[in-house]
Amino acid sequence: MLRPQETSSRERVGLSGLWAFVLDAGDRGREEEWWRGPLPDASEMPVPASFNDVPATRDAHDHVGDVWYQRQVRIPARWEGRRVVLRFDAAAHRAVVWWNDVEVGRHEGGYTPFECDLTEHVRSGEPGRLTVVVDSRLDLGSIPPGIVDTLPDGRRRQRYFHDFFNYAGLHRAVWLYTTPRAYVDDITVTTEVTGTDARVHYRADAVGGHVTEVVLRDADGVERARAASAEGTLDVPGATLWRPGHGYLHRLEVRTTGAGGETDEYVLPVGIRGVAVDGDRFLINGEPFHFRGFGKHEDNPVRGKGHDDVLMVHDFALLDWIGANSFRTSHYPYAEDVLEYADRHGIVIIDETPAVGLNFEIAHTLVPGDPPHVWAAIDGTTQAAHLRAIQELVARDKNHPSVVMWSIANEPDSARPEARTYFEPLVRAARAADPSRPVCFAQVQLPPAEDVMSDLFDVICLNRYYGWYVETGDLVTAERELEAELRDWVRLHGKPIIITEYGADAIAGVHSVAAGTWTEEYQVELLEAFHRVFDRIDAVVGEHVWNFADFATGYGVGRADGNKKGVFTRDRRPKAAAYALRRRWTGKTPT
Ligand code: BDP
Repeated sequence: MLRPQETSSRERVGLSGLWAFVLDAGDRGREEEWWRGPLPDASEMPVPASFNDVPATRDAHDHVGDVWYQRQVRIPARWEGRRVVLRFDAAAHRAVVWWNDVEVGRHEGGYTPFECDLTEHVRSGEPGRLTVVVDSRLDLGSIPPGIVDTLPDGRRRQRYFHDFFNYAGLHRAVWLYTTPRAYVDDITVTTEVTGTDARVHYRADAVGGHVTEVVLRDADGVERARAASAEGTLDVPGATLWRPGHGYLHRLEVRTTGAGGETDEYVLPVGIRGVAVDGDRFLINGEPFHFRGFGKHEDNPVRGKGHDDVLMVHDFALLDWIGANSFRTSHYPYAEDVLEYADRHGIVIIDETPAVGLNFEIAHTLVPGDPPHVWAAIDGTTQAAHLRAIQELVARDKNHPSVVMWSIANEPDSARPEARTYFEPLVRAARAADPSRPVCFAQVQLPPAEDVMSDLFDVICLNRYYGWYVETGDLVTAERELEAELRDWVRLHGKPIIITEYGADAIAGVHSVAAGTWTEEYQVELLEAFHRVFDRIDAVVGEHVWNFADFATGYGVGRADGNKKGVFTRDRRPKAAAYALRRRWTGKTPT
């Protein structure tokens, strides 16, 4: 799915800004058909942002259900006769969209984009009323799953099985854009590198016309290859490759021509690189790659999961400062701006679906009467939503060179036989959607002998909390048990291993000579114990600390104003662990 862009034939208008907004606590909007006129008693809400923390009320923070957004949009007069499309980069978690009185689209899944074709509904030069209702609820049919309880006083309470706050709303950009009636609908690119030979395989889909020209240029604009068909392979001998730390991008210009002779042009950035798993190595351009970095979150004060360029650029600067070369988009697809930035700067990404919380045992939110385990609770609806989440992720991110692997779930229950039945078709679907990248999932603290599905995947990704949730406070035992377990994985699977999570909560400013839990010293010592083990085991090809920064969670006695496993605080100040990692990853001392 192509992101809107400006080219010789395309224009886009950003709809960021203040929209009219109503928190629909009484569920009145759908019944009273609020899209038919101005929203009643509306306040104002910035887009993009999570709505929860902006109004400064507990009601907004804890709201469960519908919220309404509305604004006027004028269609530029010069767009007469052209195709007009509305594009939401994300709406968490379910949305319905109306243009004036007409429903023009709906979408489920809070982290992938969707479009509404307005061509037949708009008059160029004229304004229209754009209304969106966004439902924040997570249920057993959604990804991620949740349960909504109705309390005796009529209020709703949202439970979920994942450890980050359920921020909701219009988190990302909204665009109005135009193309000619005949247009480039999609482009799929995969690249291959053998020695000094580089190849770009491409397919371009046109609607209402056909592909007339495909041109590959290097970063200086020099033409490197050309074709005139919708599908093919471009040879680019001696191409400058996209490499970790060096985000070199070519660009692929695709032109289509419609029956009336009108041309559409889309320009896709292309990083030429090869990715492969070979024995227990993870290879990028044929060279072993060692992942150094973090599981992250899209999370920041006030904005919640609202995308923010300032924070994004700062986070990448901190990744650079600390010597990280990669991160995982735990636990959902991040804004496309993030992937594009990583493409340009050579940061490597493990791209994850929002399938987090498919495991009730570790969530501590079950109540009497709930199903005993996740596989007893969910049905085909959840799996269908999960499948869509995989397909939408691949459709959106398939062309990003920074993305080297798909993670299709975080910490699902992988002990019960039902897990294998559930995941087998999903792994197949991921491979069918993209045969060019390895597939993994992040596995919860479970030894290889008890796991029923890791053999289906290409890389063993392990979230391990020795010294924190198990062997709490005893790093000697933690180190021994971690090493024994990793050696079992090596023996039984022989695949590359990435530790996709390890870490300890530390409250910034809490210190102790005894280095007890929750201190900055303990966080450092735990990371160092893990690192000693990683350095003794060749198959460990990656270390992603949990987490890059402290982040918001739901209420809980194990959480002190959120999760404190960040090596940076929520406002991005370094804890002692940040300096320790910087020493390990760059060799630089604090000064
Ligand atoms: C893991 C989860 C992650 C949590 C982390 C923790 O994958 O989402 O935030 O543990 O408990 O189980 O800090």
